[in-house]
Amino acid sequence: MAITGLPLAVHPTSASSSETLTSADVARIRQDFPALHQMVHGQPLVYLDNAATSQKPRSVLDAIDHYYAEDCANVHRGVHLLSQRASDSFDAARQKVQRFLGAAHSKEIIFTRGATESINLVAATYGRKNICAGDEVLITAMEHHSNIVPWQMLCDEKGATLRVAPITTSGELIIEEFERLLTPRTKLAAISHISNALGTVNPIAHMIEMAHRKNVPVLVDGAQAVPHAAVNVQALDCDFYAFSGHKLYGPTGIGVLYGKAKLLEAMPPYQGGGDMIRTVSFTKTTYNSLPYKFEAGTPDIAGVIGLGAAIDYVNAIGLDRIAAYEHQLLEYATQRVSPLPGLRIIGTAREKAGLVSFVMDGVHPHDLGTIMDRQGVAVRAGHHCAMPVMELFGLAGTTRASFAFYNTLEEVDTLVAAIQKAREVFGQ
Ligand code: C6P
Repeated sequence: MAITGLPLAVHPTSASSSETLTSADVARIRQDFPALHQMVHGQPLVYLDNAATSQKPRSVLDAIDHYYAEDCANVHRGVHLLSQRASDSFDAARQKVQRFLGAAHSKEIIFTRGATESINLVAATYGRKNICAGDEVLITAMEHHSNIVPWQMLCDEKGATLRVAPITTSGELIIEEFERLLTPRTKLAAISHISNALGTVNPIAHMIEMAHRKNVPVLVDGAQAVPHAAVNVQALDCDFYAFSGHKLYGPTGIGVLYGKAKLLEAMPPYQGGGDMIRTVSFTKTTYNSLPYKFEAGTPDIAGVIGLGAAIDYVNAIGLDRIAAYEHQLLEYATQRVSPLPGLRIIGTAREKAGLVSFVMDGVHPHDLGTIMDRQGVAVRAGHHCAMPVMELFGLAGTTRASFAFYNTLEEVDTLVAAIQKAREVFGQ
């Protein structure tokens, strides 16, 4: 029976009081994800590419379908019933995101196309306004391109400098170096919560505290974190937090930028157009209040509503249980994959999220990924949009298996069997 939209607590056989998910919970959860029940190349699909994007539960698909089938209208513009219904669902989704992130106000939640656009928004508005020649932006050596390139572009434009806090060979941030690089010239620190290439969980609360002690605001790239761990932006005291809906079991093309109201209020708009204005004349335009000031044009209404449904779904399971269960998957996968001959795990930080990046002697990651795909196992191969990480480890790329709460220990066994099969194929 599907748990769509219902807390596990109402299900008689659920393990709602326990701290993790039981195999019965997972079996039930899997029923909610249509895409998981298919054959690929004649094999049952084992989907282990969740860090790239996750599969969507039926409740998310239904919410999107419902909007288009019954409520399709523009938001905040129409006096008619459909527009009111669409606007209500849209506004409700913003409040769900607010609660999900523990933000103080729903006006601090800006809808964007994804984590990438959220970071670009901050670079193009906060960055352009506050960063000048001679200033510095501090990132870490494990960032995704989305949290490197916008800062590089900004620094090039302004004559500022991008500083990079180094990491160890196990993929952990050298925290003393991060602290040392926070100088009076640092105008912003932009740090990933969880590395997509290595799985490292950064001590962001500590990092934010360090940065704030030196009056440096912090943007957190939470693209890989929100699907796997409870986040509270007020407890963290981060200034900006960015994530994408599609990794959180929601639709593609929708994302979130959280920003502290006082910072967002002082920032100029990102794009001009409908909805972001209060008054327009040919001589002067005045801007709308938050969050609309940053949401020019018709938004991705179905995407926002779908994201709201995804948050409901994840909340019904509980992020603490999700985190605990995914940790079990990680430990089991690490224990099974590590001893395989000729195989090396890249990213062995003490605090890790549910992904295993690895290389096999003499086999290109793409070839490895392709052979695994023929056995039904979907993994990502390549640089994972983190080329500087690959360069640091002297690699062209890795093969990456990344887990979600609907994956099972048996699927980890299938992953291991697929790797072994690839070794045979390549004569390793
Ligand atoms: N990483 C991966 O396979 P977008 O594309 O905007 O939804 O997310 C960008 C992004 C930003 N930061 C981190 C840490 C990320 O992991 C990602 C997306 C995917 O690892 C696709 S490259």
